[in-house]
Amino acid sequence: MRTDGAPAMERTFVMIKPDGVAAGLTGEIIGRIERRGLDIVAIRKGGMERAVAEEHYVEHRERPFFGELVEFISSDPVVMLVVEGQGAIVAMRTMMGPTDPQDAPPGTIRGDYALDVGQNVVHGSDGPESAERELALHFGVLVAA
Ligand SMILES: Nc1nc2c(ncn2[C@@H]2O[C@H](COP(=O)(O)OP(=O)(O)O)[C@@H](O)[C@H]2O)c(=O)[nH]1
Ligand SMILES: [Mg+2]
Repeated sequence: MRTDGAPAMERTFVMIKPDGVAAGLTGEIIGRIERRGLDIVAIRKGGMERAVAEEHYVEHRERPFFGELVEFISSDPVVMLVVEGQGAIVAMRTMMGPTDPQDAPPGTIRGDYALDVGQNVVHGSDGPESAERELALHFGVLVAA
């Protein structure tokens, strides 16, 4: 939420999950990010190792769906992005829509392309600390600043 002035320039970590890549949504999602005016600073496609997926989702390690989540994310290729712009973290979260696609309005990525909370097409960092942590984990410390 904006409380004062223009949002700061920032970087966020975005991932097109295996279901999004498999559905051929990579270009569509990247197009939405670009058309919003955000800058794609780095991009990498590949499989995510299980240990990296466990670290990525470490905050959820006690949740009942953790095993299923890690298994899914490391099952097939993902596309990882460093996205930069004014207020980029909130801008991406708003574009993605709520975690459960059943609650996501049309016009959001999840509201347009997903139905199942376990396969919701896209990930985006939920705040400055998680953005820094996730960027460092997936792209190294140089892009995290
Ligand atoms: N199977 C299952 N997956 C879930 C559930 N809740 C969250 N997830 C998955 O775990 C991911 C991480 O959860 P969270 O950080 O709360 O949501 P996000 O930040 O909106 O992606 C979500 O994107 C979902 O894919 C659930 O109740 N069941
Ligand atoms: Mg999250």
